[in-house]
Amino acid sequence: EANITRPKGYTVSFHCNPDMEKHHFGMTHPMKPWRLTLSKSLIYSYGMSFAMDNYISRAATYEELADFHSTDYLDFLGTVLPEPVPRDLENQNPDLKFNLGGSDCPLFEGLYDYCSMSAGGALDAARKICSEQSDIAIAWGGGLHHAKKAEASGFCYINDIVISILQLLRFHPRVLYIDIDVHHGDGVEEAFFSTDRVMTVSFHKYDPNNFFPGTGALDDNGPKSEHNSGAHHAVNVPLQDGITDEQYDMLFNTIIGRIVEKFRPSAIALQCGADSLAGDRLGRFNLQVQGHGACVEFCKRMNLPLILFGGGGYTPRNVARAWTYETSIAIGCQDKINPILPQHTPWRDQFRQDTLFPTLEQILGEPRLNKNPPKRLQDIVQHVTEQLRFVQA
Ligand code: VJV
Ligand code: CA
Ligand code: ZN
Repeated sequence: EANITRPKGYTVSFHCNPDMEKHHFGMTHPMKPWRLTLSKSLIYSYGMSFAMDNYISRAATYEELADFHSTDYLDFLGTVLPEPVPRDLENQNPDLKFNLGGSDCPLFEGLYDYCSMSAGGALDAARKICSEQSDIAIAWGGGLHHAKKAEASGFCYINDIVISILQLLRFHPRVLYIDIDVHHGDGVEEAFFSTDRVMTVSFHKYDPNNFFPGTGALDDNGPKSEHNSGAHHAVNVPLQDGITDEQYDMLFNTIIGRIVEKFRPSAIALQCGADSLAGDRLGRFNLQVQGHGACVEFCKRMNLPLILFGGGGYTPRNVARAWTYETSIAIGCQDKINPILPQHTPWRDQFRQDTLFPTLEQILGEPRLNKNPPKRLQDIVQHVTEQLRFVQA
């Protein structure tokens, strides 16, 4: 592809580790690290690497992981071996240590390396932002928002986002965390529950009994005590199946616009989970590549240091579409790239499933029935607006 040039006046950095992508959660497990390889090959095929600073990230050290995680948990994570759990027992085993070894968070070969590489990329991104060598830092291998201090959860073992935000807080007074993965960003919310230096905002499908992890109701907004500085600093936007680009972007722009005005963050961390796209194997929304990418565009327009993390995304060719489009937004070349996928994308076969001439921004999957009435969306905006009255920069 021709003509992709470095952006004028700012720097984009791209952080990845090809060794991370070789790991397997198991044949039929929905989380497929090779979606990162697919995404990168599309990004490179468009020639975008010439417009960014490209870094092969190192693995995070034990000490860096211990910034957030308990040493008990890390020690166990570093020594467990992939012992096959009998198929019929795996879901009813009541005492999985640290929630490790079940079907959501299986033990696999090289697990500790995989986790420390994901965190290493996210941490390198934060360090480049702190040293002002980068204005938009991209870490598609990060975004594992469910991991807790001493527990694995929902395909996540190490919370690279928390570790990365802790690094930002060494230089930045206030960080805004935004999460557009279809699941609630519970691990990040919990980690910063008691501080007013991080505001967390998650948009997600909410159905406490039928959709993971079941938390993130509209009125779960931080500690209930007014004496706790974290009060009102968790924003939750619970949504139902089938939400469209137009509805999502209205909510995103209104809510994030007001939060930036009130909270005045000095940096933004955006988790770009691609399971909120239409046609996702686990997701339920109707977002298209444009609607998902519009969130990245909106954050970029805030003109603040920005980290883009990956996250969920279980239909690999659509994950690659979204993260490629969002990389182009970071660079500012989204209007210059050819929507017909490059002929020489090594993985072009993956996209043959769609049409003979697959494109970057085509309609993804059968639309789901939209269960988000306009009235409910207005109520959400109103609740968040009232919540923000209690927030001071
Ligand atoms: O819903 C759950 C938990 C259960 C127990 C485990 N069974 C398999 C499913 C129900 C209650 N877990 C969710 C976790 C979603 C994690 C999302 C992660 C992210 O995108 O937010 C960030 C990276 C869930 N939904 C679907 C599955 N688990 C699932 C797991 C499998 C599977 C099929 C579906 C694990 C193994 C295999 N198939 C072979
Ligand atoms: Ca979310
Ligand atoms: Zn998810």
